[in-house]
Amino acid sequence: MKGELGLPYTGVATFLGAPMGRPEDLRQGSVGVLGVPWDSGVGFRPGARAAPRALRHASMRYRLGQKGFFDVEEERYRLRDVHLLDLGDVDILYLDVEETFSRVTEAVKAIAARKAIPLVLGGDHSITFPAVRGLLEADTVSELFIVQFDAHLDFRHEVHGVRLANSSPIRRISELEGVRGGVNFGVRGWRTSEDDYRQAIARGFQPVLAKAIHRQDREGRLEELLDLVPPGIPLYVTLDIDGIDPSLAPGTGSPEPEGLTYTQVKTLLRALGRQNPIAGIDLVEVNPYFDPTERTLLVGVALLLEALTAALDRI
Ligand SMILES: [Mn+2]
Repeated sequence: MKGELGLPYTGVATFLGAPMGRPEDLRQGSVGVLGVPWDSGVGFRPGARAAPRALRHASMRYRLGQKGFFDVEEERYRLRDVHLLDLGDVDILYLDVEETFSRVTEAVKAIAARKAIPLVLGGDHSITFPAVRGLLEADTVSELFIVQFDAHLDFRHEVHGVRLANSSPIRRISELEGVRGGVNFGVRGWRTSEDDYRQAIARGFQPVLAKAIHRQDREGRLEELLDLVPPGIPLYVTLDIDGIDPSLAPGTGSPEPEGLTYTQVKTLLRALGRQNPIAGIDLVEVNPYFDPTERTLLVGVALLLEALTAALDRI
């Protein structure tokens, strides 16, 4: 039959080859994929607006069928019988951040209101704030804890009066009612602000240095870092691709050396999934223009599969 082989480069690209749908088609435990092609929050190198479409294209290599994926490490299937729909992109109104972010909030709220998991494809990191706001406004969870994988704190209060840039999303999230703090895995680099660092700690958003993760990993004690996450509370997981080392994921606006390995993030995600429900997921700061090899896209999609298996398989 036509299309039976499921070749990665044939057909119209959707996320993991999933059917397109509307929020009304979601049900409890479904996954609703939403693109947010927005990068007006970037203060350095723009281009993340191209990521949702590029990620969909790359994800066709990992088409999700009914039987899921064979996990050769565990000799079992993952993501079996997952109901995943691609809801398309939020309609961006460029130059209008307030209106665009309202639309992101409404779109995420519509997914969460069906008790489905929003999986958001950014976009720069500024879009995490309206996404988390939508999850909370849906009223299906009363509280959230934020798990961030990121080289940067993203805890800047303002930049010359601007409060919604990609340096501020976690600070804005910290001001939302229902948010019970967070943890940020992978902090490093020359540009960390002391004030942001102290404010993040003071407000319950614990930075975990990349250096500490590498040390815990060498000692085989990576999962002990989950002591920083209160068990049982629903999580919002935000994957900034720059948390990963730029040798593996160079396609990003603000790369920092000494980053995390894929295996470190995978190990932490799976341990999180065993300990806490995952209510929402995003992947941000992928910039396809800086990586002609496309490996950033493939790594990004694989990370989202890890996050999905953490959320849905919980093993
Ligand atoms: Mn970030």
